[in-house]
Amino acid sequence: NFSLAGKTFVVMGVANKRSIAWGIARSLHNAGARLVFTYAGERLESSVRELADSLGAEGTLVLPCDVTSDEDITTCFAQIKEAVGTIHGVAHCIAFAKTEELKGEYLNTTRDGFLLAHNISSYSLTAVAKEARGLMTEGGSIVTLTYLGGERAIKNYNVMGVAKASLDASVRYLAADLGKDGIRVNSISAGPIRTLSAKVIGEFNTILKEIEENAPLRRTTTPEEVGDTAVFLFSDMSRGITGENIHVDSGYHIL
Ligand code: 0WD
Repeated sequence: NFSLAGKTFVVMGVANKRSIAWGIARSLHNAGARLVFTYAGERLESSVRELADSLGAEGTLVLPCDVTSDEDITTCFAQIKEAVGTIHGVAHCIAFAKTEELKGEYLNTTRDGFLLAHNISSYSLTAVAKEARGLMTEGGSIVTLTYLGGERAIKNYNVMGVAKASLDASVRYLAADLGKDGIRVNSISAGPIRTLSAKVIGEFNTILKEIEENAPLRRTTTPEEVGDTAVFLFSDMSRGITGENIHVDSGYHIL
C-alpha cells in the first residue's frame, strides 16, 4: 500500500518552502515516512532546519551535502548510516546552471557552464546513488526530477535541457546496475513550477501561461502533485517500475 511507516527517505534539495523537494517531503511525511534532509550550503541550513522542524517529527536529521564534493557526499551518507542505519530511498531534487546561460541561444553555452550544469544537475545523481546503495539493504527507490526540456528543445532551457537528457540516461543506466540489489531508479518530469531555480529561466511566466491555456488539464503543476507521485514511486505499489520517467505536467508533454 501507500503507507511508508517505518521507512526512511533522504530528501536532497530543499532550498525553501516553494522547493519541489519540500512538496515531496510533505507527501512522504503524510505517508508516515521518516525523513532525513540534506542542503547545499551553510546559507540554507537554518531555513531547511526550520522547515524540517515544522513537520513536528522530533530529531529530524538535517545535514550539509554539496553534491559537487565527493567528500561531502561520502561524509553525509556515513553520518546517515550511523544515525539511522538502513534507508529506503532518496529524492534527488538538485539542479544548477548559470543564469546567463538560461536565455538566448544554446549555442553560446561556455565549456565551464556546460560542465557546471552537468556536474550538479546530472553527475550528482550517480555520485549519490553510489553512496546510497550501501544503505538500502532492504531494497530501495531513487527518484530524481527532470523536465521536458531534456526531450525537446525548449526555448531558454538550453544547457539545462542537455543536462536533463544526461540525467534521464543516467536513470536508465543506474536502474540497470541497481536492479539486482532490489533498488529502483525513476524520474518525474514535472511541469513548470514557480521556484527559486525556475525564476532564473528566461520568460518563465510565458511558459506557465502556455500550460494553463493548453495543457490537457488546463492548470499548472503543483509541488503536491509531484510529491504524491514520488510517494507512489517510493512505495511498493510501483514495485514493477524502474528506469522509467513519469510526466506530472497536466499532460502537456502529449501535445
Ligand atoms: O519548474 C520547475 N521548477 C521544475 C523543476 C520543472 C521540472 C524539474 N525541476 C527540477 C529542477 O531542475 C531540479 O532538479 O526539480 C528540481 C528541484 O528544483 P526546484 O524545486 O525547482 O528549485 P529549488 O527550490 O531552487 O531547488 C533546487 C536546489 C537548490 O536550490 P538553490 O536555489 O539554492 O540553487 O538544488 C540544490 C539547492 O538546494 N542545489 C544543490 N544541492 C547540493 N549541492 C547544489 C549543490 N552543489 N546546487 C544546487
